[in-house]
Amino acid sequence: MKYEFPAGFWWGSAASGPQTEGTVAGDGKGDSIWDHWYKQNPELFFNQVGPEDTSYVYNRYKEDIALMKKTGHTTYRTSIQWSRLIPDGIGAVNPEAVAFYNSYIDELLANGIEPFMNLYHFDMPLSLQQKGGWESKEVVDAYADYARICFELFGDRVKKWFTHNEPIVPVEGGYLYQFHYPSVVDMKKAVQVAYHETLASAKAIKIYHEMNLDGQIGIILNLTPSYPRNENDPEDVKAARLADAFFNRSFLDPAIKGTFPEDLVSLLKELDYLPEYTQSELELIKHNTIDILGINYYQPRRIMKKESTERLSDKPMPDDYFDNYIWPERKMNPYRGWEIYEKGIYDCLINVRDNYGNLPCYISENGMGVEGEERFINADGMIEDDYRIEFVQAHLKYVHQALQEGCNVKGYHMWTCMDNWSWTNAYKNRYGFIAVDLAEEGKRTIKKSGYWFKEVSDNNGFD
Ligand code: BGP
Repeated sequence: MKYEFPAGFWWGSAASGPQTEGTVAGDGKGDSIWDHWYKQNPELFFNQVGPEDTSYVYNRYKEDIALMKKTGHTTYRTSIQWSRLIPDGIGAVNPEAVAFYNSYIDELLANGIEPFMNLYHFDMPLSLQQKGGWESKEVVDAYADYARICFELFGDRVKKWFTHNEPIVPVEGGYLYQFHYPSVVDMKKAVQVAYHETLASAKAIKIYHEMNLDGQIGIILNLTPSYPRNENDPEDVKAARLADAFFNRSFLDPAIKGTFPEDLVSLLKELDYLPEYTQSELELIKHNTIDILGINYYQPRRIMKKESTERLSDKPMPDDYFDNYIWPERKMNPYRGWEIYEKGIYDCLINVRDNYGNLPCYISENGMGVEGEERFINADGMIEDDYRIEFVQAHLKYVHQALQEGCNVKGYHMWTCMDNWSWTNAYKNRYGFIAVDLAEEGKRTIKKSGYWFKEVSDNNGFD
């Protein structure tokens, strides 16, 4: 076989609790910020579809796990919903949630599918957001308690844990660019939030390691390789390096090295944006780094020195230090406005190999969102998503090349298993191996890519 992967390479997909479970007002669940935001401002959500209309996994997980098996999954990455397990974020544990997650995990294991479990996927319990969310140290401690409870309840069977999914996104969305709740523009708060997410992660890692469970813990980061417009222009290179500091190294460095990037820290200091911190917190972060890294890769950043005079805020923002550059050779996803640059996944892996001790890592998300995918349904009712097969295969070729060159990558999770609800985009961009027909009570139909993936997984590679 031309592209053979190492024995034991994990094949699967990724999703999250809030995007799949549904039953947001049932079985004892508390509101998360998404449930609240939707109730307050449904018009912000595509087609006014909210988190109740996720793919109903809460009631259909057995059927779904059977479909995962049919599509070659040996692993499935999802998350526990904090507001389901502990409705107020702190205090009483919801017994119905414990029963649900126990059964879900057991069903995955009984079908030979390894659960990769994440603790936080953008879904702050509302009552904790009312205490300041990630702006507050009290919430950091509440998160550490929540993490401990998850490890105690499920740590005997879940062997791969992650503290956060894409922690930069709540910073960008909630505090810079207004696509997450609380939707403010405040860079000083953004920095505090980012710092607290890292602190919370380190606390959870410490607890996990002290429990001596037989497993590993890490973080999932959306890495966006930052390419300068002109590699020979020092100002473009500087701008790209700074974008990398803001959006990648801000979390990669503390997660793996236990320290924050010096260039970022000195800039934040100059701006008087440093967060409130203590020396003992910095020590805690230093000594509680991750065992494994999840890499979400969709598209790179292309950066040039700041030329525009446009300002998003009267106070300094990351965008004041660079401009986005439209690379003339870029290839776009024709069904959704994102660049497709397959080599970026390789560059992420090489970066971890060369600059981050070649820590074991997983591709924890990579995928192709398509608007209006129904147009590809064939006469048998199956979506012929050849574009997705091409997309995944092209990225896997680069993962394979990285493996040949010594990268420590151990698995691939496509985003996503079944078409799912995605924040304010709701069901606009379909990503799944399995179609979900909302008009037909969430009827599931495997797409062509799902059958293709089964072969790849069974053969542990492709020609
Ligand atoms: C990632 C998130 C996922 C999912 C995906 C697709 O950044 O981790 O939760 O939302 O992006 O996003 P979208 O639906 O906006 O295309």
